[in-house]
Amino acid sequence: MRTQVAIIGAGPAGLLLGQLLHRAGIDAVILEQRSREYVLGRIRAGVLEPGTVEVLDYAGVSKRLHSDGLTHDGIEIGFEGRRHRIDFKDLIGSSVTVYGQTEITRDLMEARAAGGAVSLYEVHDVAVHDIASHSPKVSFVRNGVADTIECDFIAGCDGFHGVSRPSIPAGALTLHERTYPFGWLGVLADVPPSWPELIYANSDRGFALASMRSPTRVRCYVQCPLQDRIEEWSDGRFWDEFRRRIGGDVAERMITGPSIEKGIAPLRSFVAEPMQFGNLFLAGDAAHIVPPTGAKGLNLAASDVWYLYQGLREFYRERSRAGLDRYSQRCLGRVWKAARFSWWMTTQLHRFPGTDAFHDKIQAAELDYLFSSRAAQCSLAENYVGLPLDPRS
Ligand code: FAS
Ligand code: PHB
Repeated sequence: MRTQVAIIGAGPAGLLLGQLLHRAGIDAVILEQRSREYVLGRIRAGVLEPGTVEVLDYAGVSKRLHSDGLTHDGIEIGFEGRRHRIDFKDLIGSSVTVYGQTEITRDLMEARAAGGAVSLYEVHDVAVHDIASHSPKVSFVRNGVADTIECDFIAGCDGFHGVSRPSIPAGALTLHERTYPFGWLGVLADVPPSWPELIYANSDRGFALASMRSPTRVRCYVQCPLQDRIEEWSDGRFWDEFRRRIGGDVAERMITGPSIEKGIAPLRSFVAEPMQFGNLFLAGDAAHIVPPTGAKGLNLAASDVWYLYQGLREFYRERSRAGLDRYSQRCLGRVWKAARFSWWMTTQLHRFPGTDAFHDKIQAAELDYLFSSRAAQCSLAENYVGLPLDPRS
């Protein structure tokens, strides 16, 4: 089998790259280890930056996003029994869109099927070969039959546990990592949200996040010890704890219901440098992981893919590798700023086990400064809404 670009992974990064390339007339094959249903069953991100929406507009897959997505002009941050609104519209004249990653994946899968592009699901033993050559290959097994794709480029969109990043010679990569001493327990429930915008709460019992997917579906999280198992968290225990952390009028009026999805995710900050080796390019979680507190993971995957698409389009139209050669440097500038912001949101809004009074005083002073400074709120707003994809500077 031969194609121009072999894409490993049918998450948001792989599917979005496939869609952009297809619209540019560049042939790509997507290889995915799981089934379509499994990929769609994963509940993950919920907040889109305007830059990500623009890329989805350009990709021609944003019709449902514009009809069903919710525009949010701000968020609230709870601390010491009070909630403070960060008004993006007033501060920086911008907003974010609440639209689940699952729906983006569905929109992209439908567009790819409608376009007749090749996606191979439930493939196994995927391996990349000759990535430093001009004729890299991807071998795999599907339905018990071994096969190989010859291509010009390989896009490693296979997430943190994929095969792409480990295929780069260890000496060529520098890995940066921070792990956090807690996880997020997330619940999806078909009840109406009792909050108009997202609430990030730093309570004395720990962090909680009140989010949503639609006017009839909530997505809620509580910080939990890493060693907790999902079996220890009944729906009743979750909602009691969530109420105690969110507090105030929301706790009093909120409606709860049975979870339709419940899981615990660890938090980490991770960046692999560079994000390319020869003709293998890493995009999205294959290259970096940010704690979800900043709502950046999915949005970084979109900006990586936008830069890679531009480099590939330039190559096939102008036979220039300029964009491809600076792909990693262009991505990492934005990745590190998002990693910093996600680390800052995580350190300011969570209760860390084993810290001393000084740590707690500094955290309180940081939040007190945020709530009393328009400049500090503008900084949070421009990072949360997302830094420009194509900075003019
Ligand atoms: P993905 O991991 O989504 O997709 C990679 C794909 O590659 C998967 O479908 C996988 O099956 C496939 N794959 C892996 N190895 C393969 C192989 N060897 N061969 C073929 N296919 C292979 N981000 C937020 O912004 N907000 C959140 O609340 C949030 N919550 C999250 C919760 C969890 C549990 C996780 C894991 C992540 C969360 N994220 C969140 C981050 C998440 O949204 C990612 O940023 C986003 O999925 C990145 O997309 P991809 O890079 O496409 O990676
Ligand atoms: C979500 O809705 O899943 C969500 C929203 C914002 C975050 C993290 C998760 O920061």
